[in-house]
Amino acid sequence: MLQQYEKLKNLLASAKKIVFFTGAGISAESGIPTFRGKDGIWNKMKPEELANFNAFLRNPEIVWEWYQYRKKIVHQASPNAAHLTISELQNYFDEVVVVTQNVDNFHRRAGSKIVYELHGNIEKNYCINCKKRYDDVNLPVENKVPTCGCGGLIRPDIVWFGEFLPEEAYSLSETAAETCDVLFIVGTSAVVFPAANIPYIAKRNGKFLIEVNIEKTELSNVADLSLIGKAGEILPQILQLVKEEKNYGKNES
Ligand code: BJW
Ligand code: ZN
Repeated sequence: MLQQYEKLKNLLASAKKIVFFTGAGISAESGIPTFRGKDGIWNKMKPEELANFNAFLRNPEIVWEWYQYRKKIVHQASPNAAHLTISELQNYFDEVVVVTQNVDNFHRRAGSKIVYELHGNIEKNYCINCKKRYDDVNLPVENKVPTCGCGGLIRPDIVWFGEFLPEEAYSLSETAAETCDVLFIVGTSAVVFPAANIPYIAKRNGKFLIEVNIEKTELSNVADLSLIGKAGEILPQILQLVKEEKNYGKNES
C-alpha cells in the first residue's frame, strides 16, 4: 500500500494524461441519489419498469414524469468538490479526460472540457421515430409527453438497459483508457457493462488504476490503489498532492 502510494506520487509528478471514470457516487454529495446500495433509487424503483424502451412505449407518461422529477433534482443541485477538483486538475496536466456514466451534466457544469458521456445526458432528448434531437430548452411543451413534428414520441437521451452506448463516446473512452498515464475510478459499483470495461482496458494496457469509493467494489482488487472515503474529500487531497509533487518537480529541475 505504502509502495503503491509512493508510485502514485511519482506518477502524478510525471503524468501528462489522466482519466477519470466516474459513476453516480461522485454526485452523491450533491444530493443526487445513486442507483444501487441502501439509498439507491433501484431500491424503490425497479429498473425494468422505467429504464428500458419497452417501459417507455408501454407507459410514456410515467417514464416522462420520472425523468422530469429527476431533472428537477439535478437542476436544483450543483457540482460538488469532487467535480470541481477534477476540473481544477486541468491546470496541472496536459489532458484530463472524464469518462462518465452519469447523465447529470455536472462535470461540464464544473468546467471539465473533455467529457465522454457513456449513458447519455438528462438535459437532452430525441424523437423515437425520426431521431431529431431536442435540447430541453427547445422541447415542444404543449403535451405532457412531447411529440415531434413527425408525430413520434420524444424520449430522454439516456441509455436504457439493452440499448447500445453512443459509439463515438465509447470509442474515444477506450482510446483514453489505452493512452492515459493514470486512471481514476470514482464512485461507481462498476457492474454495468460495457461501460465497466473502461478500467479493465486501462489495466490490460498496464496503466495505474486508483479507485475512490466509500466501500470496496468489484474493481477494488483490480485497482493498484483503493482509497476508501468520499470522493468530495479524497479528490481534493489528491489535488493537494499533485500541487506538492508538481512544485517539487519544478524546484528540483
Ligand atoms: C461513493 C459515494 C461518495 C456512494 N464518494 N463513492 C449480464 C452480464 C453482463 C451484462 C449484462 C447482463 N445482463 C444484461 C447485461 C447488459 C447490461 C448490464 O450491464 N447489466 C448489468 C446490471 C448486469 N447492460 C446494458 O444493457 C447496456 N447496453 C448493452 O449492453 O448493450 C448491448 C446490447 C444491445 C442490445 C441487446 C443486448 C445487449 C446499457 C446499460 C445502460 C445503463 N443505464 C443506467 C440507467 C439509465 C437510466 C436512468 O438513469 O434512469 O445507467 S443503469 C445505471 O447504472 C445508470 C448508471 O450510469 C449505471 C452505473 O451505475 P453506477 O454509476 O456505478 O452507480 P451505482 O449506484 O451502482 O454505484 C454507486 C457507487 O458509488 C457505489 O459503489 C457507492 O459505494 C459509491 N458511492 N457515495 C465515492 N460520496
Ligand atoms: Zn420525429
